Amino acid sequence: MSQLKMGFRWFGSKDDDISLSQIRQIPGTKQVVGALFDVPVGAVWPQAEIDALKKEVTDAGLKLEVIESVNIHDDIKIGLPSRDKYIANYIQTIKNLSKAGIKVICYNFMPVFDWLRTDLHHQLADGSNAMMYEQSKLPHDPEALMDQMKTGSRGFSLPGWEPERLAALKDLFAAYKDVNEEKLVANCKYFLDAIMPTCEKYDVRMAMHPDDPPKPLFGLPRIYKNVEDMRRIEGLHESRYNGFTICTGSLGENPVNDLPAIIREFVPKDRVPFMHVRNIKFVNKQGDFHESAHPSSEGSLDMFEIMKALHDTNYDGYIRPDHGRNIWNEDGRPGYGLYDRALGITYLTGLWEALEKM
Ligand SMILES: [Mn+2]
Repeated sequence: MSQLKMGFRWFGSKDDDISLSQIRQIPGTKQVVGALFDVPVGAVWPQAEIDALKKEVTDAGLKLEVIESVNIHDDIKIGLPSRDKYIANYIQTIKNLSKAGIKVICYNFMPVFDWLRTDLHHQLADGSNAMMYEQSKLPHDPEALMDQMKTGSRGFSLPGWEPERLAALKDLFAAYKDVNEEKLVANCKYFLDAIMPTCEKYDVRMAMHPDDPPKPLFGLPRIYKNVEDMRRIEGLHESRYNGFTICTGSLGENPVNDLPAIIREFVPKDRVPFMHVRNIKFVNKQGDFHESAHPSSEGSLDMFEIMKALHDTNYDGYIRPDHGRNIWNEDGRPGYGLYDRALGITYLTGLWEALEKM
């Protein structure tokens, strides 16, 4: 019976309320998906810090083989001459991670903002809360969005929202002024062409995460929104090391995206080293949504069909539940509480066992 390489995202002992021993007690969970969160974007990840994280996870009886994320410096995405320096640092980070046995790096190529939501604690009818996106509540001013995210996070750091980088928001927007979708794609190719020989030599697979939400915002281009984008990114550098994180929640935020079909296209081509599996619930025809518990009955995505597509294509990559709700009075990091993600894991592994035995 093939076992899912199930993981749980963890923000480190300094910055996560959830302990490794709690993660270890979630049935079927062997992997921690981790990162160094105090290294500035663009700097080399020090070997000693990587090794210390690896040891901490291993000592707790878990494995660390997937890193999420090694974020990409904006100069690389903008295509400034200084990008070569940052790419050299990225290459060194890949080598250092490889020495610690890391197999997959999740990353994204989103300009300025990582994922975003308009409400980080949307109250649901059952008393739980989850993150929500409503187009009409997106501020016109990006600074206002930043304040909204900061207030909504209630003191938790949010992945991808590095304060030091976003402090110079106006300058950052100005720097992206001439970066359209085409240019962003070309800059992505430049980056991939530069790092791929190292990835191949050191056996570290890159797994790009979709844009979230999968559409252009604030006039900034987005390059991983749908299956056409995936075909383009795939073609930028022909290698199994140039791969994708298929995030069912992020791609699923556009109802046009057919996730089982996307899985059936890209898994057999060996381009999917990492899966994020979560559900969302559309609340209207305009595509506004809130995040939901993982089961199909709770959201708009058919999770059985998603897991069946993975099973039919003999998926053997890494997988983790993605954002969950805050339930049972937990006041966790938005999207990253313990209980609902643990429930998500037991549901996904249950679907998988059924698929295995059918
Ligand atoms: Mn995701």
